[in-house]
Amino acid sequence: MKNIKRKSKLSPLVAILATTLLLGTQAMAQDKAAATGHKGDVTSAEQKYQGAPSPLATEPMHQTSNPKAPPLTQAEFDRARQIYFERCAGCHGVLRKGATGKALTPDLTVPKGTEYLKVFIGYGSPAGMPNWLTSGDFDEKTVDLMARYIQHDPPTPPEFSLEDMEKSRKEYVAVSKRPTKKLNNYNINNIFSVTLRDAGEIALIDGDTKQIINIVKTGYAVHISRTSASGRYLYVIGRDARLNLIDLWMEKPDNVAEIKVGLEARSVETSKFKGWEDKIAIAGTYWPPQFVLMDGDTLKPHKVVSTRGMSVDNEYHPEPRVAAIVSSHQKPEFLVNAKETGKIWMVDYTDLKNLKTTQIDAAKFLHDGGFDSTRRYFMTAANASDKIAVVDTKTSKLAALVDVGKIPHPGRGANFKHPKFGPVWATSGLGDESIAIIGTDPAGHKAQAWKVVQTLKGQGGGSLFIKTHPNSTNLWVDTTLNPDPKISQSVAVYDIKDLSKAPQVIDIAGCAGIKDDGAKRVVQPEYNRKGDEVWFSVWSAKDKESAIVVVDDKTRTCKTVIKDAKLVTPTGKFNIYNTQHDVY
Ligand code: DHE
Repeated sequence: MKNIKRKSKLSPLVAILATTLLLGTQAMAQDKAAATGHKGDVTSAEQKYQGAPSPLATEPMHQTSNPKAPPLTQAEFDRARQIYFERCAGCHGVLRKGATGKALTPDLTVPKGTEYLKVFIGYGSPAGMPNWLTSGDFDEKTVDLMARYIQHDPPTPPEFSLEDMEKSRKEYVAVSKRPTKKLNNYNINNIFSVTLRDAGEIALIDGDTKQIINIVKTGYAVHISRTSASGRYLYVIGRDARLNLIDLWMEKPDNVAEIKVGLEARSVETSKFKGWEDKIAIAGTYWPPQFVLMDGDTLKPHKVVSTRGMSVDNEYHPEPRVAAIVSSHQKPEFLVNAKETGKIWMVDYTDLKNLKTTQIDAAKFLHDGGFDSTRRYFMTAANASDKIAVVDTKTSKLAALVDVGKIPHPGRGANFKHPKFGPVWATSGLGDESIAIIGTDPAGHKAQAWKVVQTLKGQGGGSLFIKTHPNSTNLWVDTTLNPDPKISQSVAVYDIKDLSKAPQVIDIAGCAGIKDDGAKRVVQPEYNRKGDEVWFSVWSAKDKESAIVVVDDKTRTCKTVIKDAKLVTPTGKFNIYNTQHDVY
């Protein structure tokens, strides 16, 4: 309320609306706190998560202005467009058709008018829109600029064709010049590929000695690593859609090929079905909304498939972003999540000229996921629907949609044997503290299959990843985006043998002994090959010290802290063997 009085130069009517919105936002936060039993604005966690700058900010775009919208100069348009892609596109979509945030197309924004839109932008809304003015992120001029900008037609970023991809492709080491056997003494199974998010690099770390093997240049704001079926090749994708292929057989593992598959991306995977090991790679893009199938060893692109089309609600969506992709162990197929349409594509890669795809109606908006322990069922988060979709990769059918807590976010999830209910898979989430444990054994535990058999109480919302290992009886849950630093810097660990026991909370950032102030968010548990160590990233700002903390799984004590000036913003970690075999 104070902020409104101090900062607002709005008309009385608009000020009333702003006050109503602000009170609504506060009420919602209180509702959430009451519902979840903790004080915390988890919506802001999700906003922080979704709102990473898009690489599209610097792309040239086709612009048409809307005569019904208030005027914008070219300079204003350019500035607003950059702000939009840095701050807004993650939630509202590239074409402003809406995703986590509302649709902002001119048919909706022009009738509302500039003053009304300024209030929403400035003060936020109970539905989760950030308060850009009162938070101090935008000044009044920027709020006015953005209110006018969103009344114009959304500019369209360029398409990216197979030819564009092929032009960008580099083979640093031709297949004929690559090693014919492993030329190093590393235990490849226990190498970790560590995302150095803001450096545009990955660190290859020897899991046995904890030494850095190599720092490899990759794409901008690099996102995930995936391993080929043989374990030899590592695929790394950046948000700028640059895909790097690293050969782990080289004396010093390094890039052997590279391609740009679009303008913005998050996912990559490789063929794992028997007889197809290492043969085909697939990468999905946020923009353009499509996926591409390539040769696994050269990255030569062969087939681009658009995901534009009808949603599960039978509405056309022009930009269904490609989220998680997994590789079926049952058939020569990839499973591709089309986020905004809520459809899971099964893509048969045996005949790229006569491509066969099956689209499974799941729910909106599909994000991340992994297999159950038998690797038959794909369990994936439809995070805006608060559901886990289960696909039977053997019958190519939806097995279930399971209601879970708010905004599930499993990473690849965690598989273990529940003392009472047998094989289960678990997810934590961004929106509340619940950890849902879902039965995954329709043959042995039919009554529990695809049902939440138990809900654990976590430290709070803002959780991104959960993990266990077949050789462990611990279940680790991070709370990276929780607004309380004590919670975001620690992890909860549950005893799978007795899930009625409260979890032990371990101060991972404390173990890292980082003197710098700042966020020090603890993110993504990842096991080593043997399953007796869990690795956590302590993720600080780019100019601050970060670390990787290795915890002894049995004693739950910090064992080793890996620090190096080169470990800039470590986030995801991918153990080669566990990633190769979908062990999680
Ligand atoms: Fe991720 C996986 C998208 C922000 C770390 N992230 C994924 C996947 C998708 C995705 C679609 C699944 C890929 C797959 O399995 O094929 N991530 C997005 C976003 O759209 C989002 C919300 C915002 C953005 O602009 O990128 C986003 N992600 C983040 C982060 O801020 C994180 C925490 C830090 C970082 O490195 O950027 C982050 N995402 C990760 C990690 C995985 C991931 C570590 C893989 C987890 C695994 O165990 O497989």
